Amino acid sequence: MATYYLAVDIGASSGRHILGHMEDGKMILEEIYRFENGMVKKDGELCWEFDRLFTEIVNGLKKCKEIGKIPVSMGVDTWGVDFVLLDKDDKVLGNTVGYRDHRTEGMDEEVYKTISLKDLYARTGIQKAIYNTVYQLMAVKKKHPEYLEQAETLLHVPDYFHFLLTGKKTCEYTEATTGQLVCPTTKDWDYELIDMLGYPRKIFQKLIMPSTSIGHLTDAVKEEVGFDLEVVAPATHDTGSAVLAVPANDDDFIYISSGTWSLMGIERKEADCSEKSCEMNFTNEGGYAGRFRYLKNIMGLWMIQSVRHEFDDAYSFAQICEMAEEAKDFPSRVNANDECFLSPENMTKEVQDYCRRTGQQVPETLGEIATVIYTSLADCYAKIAKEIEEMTGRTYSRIHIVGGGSNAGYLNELTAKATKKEIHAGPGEATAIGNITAQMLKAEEFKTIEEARTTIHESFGIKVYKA
Ligand code: LRH
Repeated sequence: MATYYLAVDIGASSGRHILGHMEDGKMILEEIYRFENGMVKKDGELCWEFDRLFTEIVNGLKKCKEIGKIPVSMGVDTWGVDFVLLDKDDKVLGNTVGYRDHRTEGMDEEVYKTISLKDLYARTGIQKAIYNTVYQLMAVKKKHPEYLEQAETLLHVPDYFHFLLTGKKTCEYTEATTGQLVCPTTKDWDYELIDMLGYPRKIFQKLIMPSTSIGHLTDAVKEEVGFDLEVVAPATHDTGSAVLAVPANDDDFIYISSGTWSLMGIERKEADCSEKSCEMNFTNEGGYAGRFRYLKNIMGLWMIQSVRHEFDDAYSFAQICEMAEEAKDFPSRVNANDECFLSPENMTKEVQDYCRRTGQQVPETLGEIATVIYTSLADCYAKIAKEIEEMTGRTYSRIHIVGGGSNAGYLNELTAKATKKEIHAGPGEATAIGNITAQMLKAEEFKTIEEARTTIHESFGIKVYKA
């Protein structure tokens, strides 16, 4: 009987339970459960449904029991920056607001009354993004000071699910870094910064590194699912897990973790918190084994996901890719990183308005809109590749695209053309693979990250697009 490890990988649009095990030197994956995710409006705020998501996590565990494949360990990864505040009885304070909600508008200016953007960057190395935890906490402080007063604990989303599973409160390092309150040299909370901003120190739990054991299932969960296992923290930030699964061991490449967001960058040993890096808005997110993910956030396939939804989910992503290709000569472009695309009422209209505003031809059909988005994304990748080369003073010959978006063949072709670099696409399930890899490293199925990445390269098909 194989030794199974379970990744629960929850993205902004869906969650998956994926079992991984080793067989003849290869990693084998099996998706056993899938569920929907998305932000919903509650009291006028865009919120996550954590109760429902936790029920789904438990449902997926029951599925393991049903098919007779009981994992030895599991770990949860999700998107970054979002969190819950718990009171003294461990009840969630307020709505479970998500990062696309507008509550952070103007909160950057509030934070800068205490510390400038430049100093904030120099201390944390984290890019300015209006949804970072540092700004979200300021929104709570301004709009609901009573929540901060009553709060005993802050848990990021994966930490919260780990808490519901085990009863143990931990904060995992890679996820915590996305919040912009962690120091990249000490790799601990920047308590001085936390004090300056008037956030209560006591709510910040001790940070743990990926591959740390958190504990076993609570009696209640054990009873419900019918077995026990160990919960082991992966790099709980999904991008951290995805980057761990990039199938290469040299350093001649840039990666793009492509899902709802596109995260484009390189791995580094040290953080670059320089003024230049701040001006270019690169981030230094904490990665596995103390490495840094030096990257930029790009709006990514969120734009396509939203448009698809607005066309009543009538077409698959593959069909949309085909329609885009048919409309490939449509000339308009948008800045795929413009804040107007973060949380618009209607993405289709936002893309059309952008084209109108900038005096370009307005796309009408789904194919035209998709082609504007895909070509704009590819242009954005090309620009950022140049910026990375400028910041590191060297060139890179290929781009590894991992994550669900690596299946978008048309976008891969456009990216090869725009960047003039070879594209290596896959694996599509990089985040789950990285999650499982952290558990396997803990269990010593792999001795090193290099060994794990070689195995990942050999286990999953990678498609090459020539420049
Ligand atoms: C991608 C991601 C990204 C964050 C964003 C909020 O899922 O984790 O790295 O910046 O969500």
